[in-house]
Amino acid sequence: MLSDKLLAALNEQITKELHSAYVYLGMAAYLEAQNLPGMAKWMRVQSEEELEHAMKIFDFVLERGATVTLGTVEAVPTEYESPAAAFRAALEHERKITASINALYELAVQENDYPTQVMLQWFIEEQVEEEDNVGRAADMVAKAEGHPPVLLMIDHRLGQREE
Ligand code: OFO
Repeated sequence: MLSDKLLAALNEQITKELHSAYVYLGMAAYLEAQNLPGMAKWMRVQSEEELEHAMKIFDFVLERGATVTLGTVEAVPTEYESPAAAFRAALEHERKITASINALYELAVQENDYPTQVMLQWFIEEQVEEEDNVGRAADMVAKAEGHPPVLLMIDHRLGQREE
C-alpha cells in the first residue's frame, strides 16, 4: 500500500507532468507564431510525451489501489524573447523535473516502497534522455541565433522529430 506521503508526492508529480505538457504547448504556440513550424512541431511532440509521462504515474497510482488527485495546472507563457530563449527555458524546465523525480525516488526509498522505486527507474533514465535531447536542440537553436538562414535550416531539422 502506498503511504500517504508518497501518494501525495506521486499525485503532485502527475500535475507536474501535465504542467510540462502545458509548458511545451505554450512554446509550440510561440514558435508557430514566429513562422518556425519545425520547432513548433518539436515542442508539440514533446508536449505529447509529457502527457504520456503523466499517464504512466496516473495508471501506477490506480494499479496500487490508491486515489488519483489532480491539482491545478498553472498558466504558462506563450511569449518568449527569442526561439533560443524558449529552448533555454525548456532545458531549465527539464532540470527542475529531474530534481523532482530524484526527490520522489528518495522518498520511495525512505518509505521502503519497492514498486514505486522500480516504476521511477524508468523516469530516471528518461530524464537523462530528456535533458540530452532538449540540451542538443537548445544548443543548435542558440548557435543559429542572429543567422536567419541557419535558423530555418535548424527549424527544418527539428521538424523531423517523430511523433
Ligand atoms: Fe516528463 O519529462 Fe520532461 O518534463
